[in-house]
Amino acid sequence: MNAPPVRCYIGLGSNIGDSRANIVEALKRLDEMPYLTVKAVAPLYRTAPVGYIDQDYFINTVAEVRTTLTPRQLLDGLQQIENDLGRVRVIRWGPRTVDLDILLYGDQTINEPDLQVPHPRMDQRAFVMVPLADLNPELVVGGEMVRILAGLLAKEQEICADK
Ligand code: A4P
Ligand code: MG
Repeated sequence: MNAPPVRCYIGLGSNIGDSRANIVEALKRLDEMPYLTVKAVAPLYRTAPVGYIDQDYFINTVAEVRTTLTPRQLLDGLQQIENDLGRVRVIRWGPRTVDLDILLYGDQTINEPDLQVPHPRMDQRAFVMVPLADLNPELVVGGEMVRILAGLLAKEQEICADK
């Protein structure tokens, strides 16, 4: 018997090439993945780089999906999309054009060397919390409601609606 679909949130980001087009293409490919349905997509945001700051602004968003894939199968599928889009647009050794992260996989906690869920540091990042709050403001991450975190982080980190 098949397991029931799990609600997951996927973070998308791009800051190379036509970032908006990269995100739209990644979302299309996400929805085309077998055993996965995209249920909702937050608006696109333009965000200042966090962490390594000597790089371009990002376009970020979050998608809510339902899937019967295991976390590892999901990760493989996301990395396939990253590779496919990177291969099309980026010259040798260039960074990837699109980053797809598993933010949440149901209420599971996973701590493996190459897969941590919830995604580490997601609750410290406006570029994740603001679009996530658009989709599910009452969701609790790390003991706090997403809309509260989003409100606080948006005051510290530059983020605006993409036009
Ligand atoms: N990995 C572990 N857990 C996960 C997960 N939950 N989802 C592993 C996806 N991958 C996960 O990722 C490196 C490895 O993380 C993968 O091989 C996988 O096994 P990567 O995508 O190759 O590299 P990355 O994206 O640079 O790493 P990471 O940890 O996803 O980076 P961050 O922390 O997400 O930072 N600023 C703005 N404004 N917007 C951004 O989108 N993104 C980053 C990337 C930094 N600053 C940014 C943004
Ligand atoms: Mg990543």
